[in-house]
Formats: sequence, structure tokens, C-alpha cells
Amino acid sequence: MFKKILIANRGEIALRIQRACREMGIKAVVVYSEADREAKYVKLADEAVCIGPPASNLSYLNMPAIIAAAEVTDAEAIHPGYGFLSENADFAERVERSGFAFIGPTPESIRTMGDKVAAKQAMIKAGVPCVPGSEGALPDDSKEIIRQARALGYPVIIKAAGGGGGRGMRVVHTEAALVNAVATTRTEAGAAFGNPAVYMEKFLENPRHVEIQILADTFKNAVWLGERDCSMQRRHQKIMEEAPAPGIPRRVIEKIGDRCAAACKKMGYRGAGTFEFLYENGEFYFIEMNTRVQVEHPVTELVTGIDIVQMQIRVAAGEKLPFTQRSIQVRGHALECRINAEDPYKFTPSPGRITLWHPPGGPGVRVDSHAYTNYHVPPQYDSMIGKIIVHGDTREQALARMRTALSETVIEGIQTNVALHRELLADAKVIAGGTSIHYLEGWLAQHRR
Ligand code: MV4
Repeated sequence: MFKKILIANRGEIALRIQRACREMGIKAVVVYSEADREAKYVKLADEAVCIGPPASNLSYLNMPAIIAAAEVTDAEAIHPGYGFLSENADFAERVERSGFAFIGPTPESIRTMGDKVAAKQAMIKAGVPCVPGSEGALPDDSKEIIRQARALGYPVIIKAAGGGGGRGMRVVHTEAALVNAVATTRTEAGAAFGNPAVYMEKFLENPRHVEIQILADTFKNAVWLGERDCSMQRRHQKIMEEAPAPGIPRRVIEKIGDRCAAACKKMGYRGAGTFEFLYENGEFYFIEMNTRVQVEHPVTELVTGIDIVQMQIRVAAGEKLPFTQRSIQVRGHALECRINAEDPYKFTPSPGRITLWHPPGGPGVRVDSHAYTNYHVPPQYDSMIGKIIVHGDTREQALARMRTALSETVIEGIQTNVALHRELLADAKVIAGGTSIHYLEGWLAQHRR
């Protein structure tokens, strides 16, 4: 096992990774920008290295500075967390070429999944069901594009191969709009991602977002850890997640989960990963794969009892997964509410000093946050300041625990979305479960004008 790991991230995930290290007897080095100098998780780390000014480009995205920090501290491995450099294949490659272990998949896996056309082709080959669409990237020939859209039936969606997470896509409702939409998406994709390739899919109008967590080692073992429902989102920012996904028959999920694990074995995937699906009318359709630990990983940890970050570290150190698929059980229900420092109406960031921080507690309540009274939320980064995660024997108990947790939560000095979570947990459709990816935006239009 590693003796020392460098954490190339900030905020709650930097603290989360540090906790995994400490439990495993591994020293944790954090890198930080000048804006995070006073953060508590920086003080808690065994060692801390300032890597640059507040702007991410000059600090958390600064590859030479991060690798130099690993060199001077004698770290053996680098954990990239989520966001920042976590899905940058060039970074993974530079980390490995510099003689460190990258706590994540191979650069090749990251590169394949970063190209959404290549990712989809890999899934089709591995028997994972995908949204019906173009076979690979669209050609230049307008006639052929029109023919393919007719075969699918409108509406269709044009997506950039270099996009993902909601970036670089356009819905097309009529043939009259098609060729122009493809051309515009291509131009935008070329400018934004340096890759003008686009592909087409049938547009699913009212799906849920359900994702499968997987873990794979370097001995051809791969398991899936159940699913998460992440449909509660606004502008591609998830705010609440849960596991398991309410109302989906177990046999349907099991078939998909087994396909995901099999795909990992076939691809020689290593580490933690997430297969994202759209779920509509009882069917799963793969859309993208994430090659990092995700913000919402704790709901899976609470229902399976498996520490996903520790498993990432073990697999990166060349250990075998310590369990088989048969031994993995999903127990009870977990919910996560993301706490954002933001204006509750306009959703603009609300950085500044937290003058009072009272996190909730009690049975089945977990808070993953780096915040504390007097912590200054810097304006340069994501507005998420923490997550409240609850577990219960049933979904009803988890909902009740989350309501109690939110009622105990006091955050003063900045604006947050805590009140929004409280209102959503009193909504009949949310309580019933199984709302689509469009539910929150519709709810906001009705309740927040
Ligand atoms: C789709 C779709 C409907 N049909 N693809 C948005 C994020 C990216 N991961 C893929 N996305 C979508 N792809 C087809 N064929 C609808 C979305 C989508 C969405 C997906 C997941 C979560 C939230 C979303 C919000 C709007 C659109």
C-alpha cells in the first residue's frame, strides 16, 4: 500500500479523500491555492503545498505545479477527486510518466470515455443498451444526415463527441431545422472542445437520470454497486440524489448492472466509474461514462457499506477487490442534498464568510463538508459547500431523517439552498419518487416567480 498520497483537489472532496487516507494509515498531502490557504482541511493534512494563485487555471489545473508538489513531498500516488483534472487523460499520462500512480483509470480509458462517440461504440460492442442514433459520428453529407434523422423519427438530439454533462447539444424538432442545427453544433463543438465531430440520437422527452456505480481492479474483477437516481437537477447541476432508484424493477436494474460490470472487464477498466443512463418507459439507454469518483458517491456507500474512495486507492495500489458481486447487498435507502452557497431565487453564487455553521447529526446522518463557523467561501470555485447524506431502512425513513437533518441545519452569513431542499422534501411528487429530469425546473417555474 502507498505510504503517502497527494490530493489534487479542494473543498469537501479533498477532506473526504484525506479521511480515507487517514483510516488506511496513509499520509495525505494537499495542494491548495492562495484562496484556500486558511481552509481547515489544509491545516488537517499531513503536509500542504501552495501551488498558485486563486484562479483554477493557475492552481488546481496547473499540472506541472501539482506534479512538482508530489515530487518535493515524496508522494507515491495522486488522487484527482472530481472536476478539475480528474478526467483529463493528458494529466493521468503525465502523472504516470513522472513515476506516480494515478488513482483512477488508465489514460486510455479516460480518453475513450471522453470521446462520447468512442464511448458509445465501446458500449455497443460490450452489449450495453444505448439510445438509438447515428452509428458513430455524423458525415458531412446533408442527405445522409436527413436520412438518418427520418429513420430515427423527430425529435432528435445532436451532441458533440467532445461534449458531455450537457455541454454541446441541440434538440431538433423538424427536418427544416436539421442541417443548420448540425452545422451550428459542429462549429460550436470545434471552438469549445477542439473537436467538431457530432453524433445524433433519438431525443427522449421525459426520462429519468439513473446511473450505475462500478469498481474494477487490475485482475479482471469488476462489480457494480447498485444504482443512483440523479434526476433532480437544474441546468445540468444535480441537487439531490438517492439510492436505490425508486420504482424500478430489480430484475431490470440487475440486467443493466451485470452488463456494466461485464463491459468493465471487457475494456480492462480500472478503478471507480459510473455508467450514466436515461430511463424511460421501463428501458435503460446508456448516454455517457464518468471515469472519476462522483459528488454523489456517498449514497452508494451508505446502502452498500463499501468505501468507494478506499477502493479506488486499493485498486490503484495493485490490490484485488476484497469482495465479489454475490457479497454486495443494497440495504435500505439513502438520500443526498447538495448544499450550495447561492441565491435561493436567482441561483447566482453567494460567496463570503459563514458566520454560523451548525451541521445536523443523529442516527443515519452523514455530513461531508469542509465548512465551519468563520469559514470564508471563496468566489473562484464551485458553490457547493457540502452535502447532507442520510440512510434509513426504507425510503420513508430516509426522507424523514433528511427532513429532520435539514431542520437542524443552520448556516448564516451567506445564502444557501437549504430552504429549497426543505420545500422539495414536502412536495407530494418528490415524496412519491420517480420524477423526471425536467421536474425541478417545472417546479421552480411554479413556485419561484
Ligand atoms: C439526452 C436527453 C434526451 N435524449 N439524450 C444532458 C446531459 C448529458 N449527459 C446528456 N443529456 C441529455 N441527453 C437523449 N437522446 C436529455 C438529456 C438531458 C439530461 C440528461 C440527464 C440529466 C439531466 C438532463 C437535463 C436535460 C437534458
